[in-house]
Amino acid sequence: MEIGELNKKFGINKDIVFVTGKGSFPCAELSGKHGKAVVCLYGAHVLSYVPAGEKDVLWNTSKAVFESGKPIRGGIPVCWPWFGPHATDSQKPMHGFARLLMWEVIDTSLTELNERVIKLKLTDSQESRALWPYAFEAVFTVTLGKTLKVELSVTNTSDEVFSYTDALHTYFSVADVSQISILGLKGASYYDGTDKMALKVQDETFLKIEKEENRRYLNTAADCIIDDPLMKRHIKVTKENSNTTVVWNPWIETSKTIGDMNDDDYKTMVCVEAVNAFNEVVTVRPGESFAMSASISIG
Ligand code: TA6
Repeated sequence: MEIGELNKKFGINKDIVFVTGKGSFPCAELSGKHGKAVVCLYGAHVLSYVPAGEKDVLWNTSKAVFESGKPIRGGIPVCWPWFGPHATDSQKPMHGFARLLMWEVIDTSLTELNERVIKLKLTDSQESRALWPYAFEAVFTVTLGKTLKVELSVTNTSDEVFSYTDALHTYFSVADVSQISILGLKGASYYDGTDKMALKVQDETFLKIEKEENRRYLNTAADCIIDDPLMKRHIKVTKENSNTTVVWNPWIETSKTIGDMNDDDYKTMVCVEAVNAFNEVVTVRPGESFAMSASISIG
């Protein structure tokens, strides 16, 4: 759908406006007294979340690529129907195909609580079935209110059971990653992606990032808080129906191997991701749905 048509059908005053973004991808700008969020229809990718009077909570890089078939670095990539590399076929795209396809707008609204809501839909196509053989309807809902809530809901529209893993792979913007602390994961066990997936337990209350980290925490639905003393803010991440949390920072050497990141980009970002993966695979029967969500707020 053209931008003009999107605005005619789904635009609401100055509250929800469609614009042409980078790479000519259509984007929805949600604005109001609570702040502003930008959602790219390619990948149902939230690019920006600026709470009123704040700096962007989401991290982006000048090196991000906005091209069909390539994932966008930064913001909130939606990883689905698998997280990480495909389990049996390394030719299939990393983190699934949801972030590589154009989603369709199905609804926009303003709520009594002054929230701005947009719903995007992705259904199976020849392209998706070549990678994953099921019929599905995925709906991604972004609600901008006192928090930014993002929800991925998947309905199984095929006639057989399917399983998937997923992630809301959120990149948070921080002043200096070596100065932040992440709270909420004390006592949780995790696979250490930087140490051959060794199973470890986090003893510390405050997780400090002082080297490459790729921690896949299991059996945790806990809220996480990113304490950023230099930005003088706390970012709180709460989640529903997600029992895995991933914390990722590529640090110096791995950053250099990532084409769409500047060498020093690792200093200003950290991913704290709401995930279902590893021992938390989602299974959905025909006609049934499963939804997971993350809510982000500032304190
Ligand atoms: O969530 C962490 C992770 O799975 C890392 O292993 C790292 O590769 C990252 O995601 C980014 O993946 P991407 O495919 O977006 O480069």
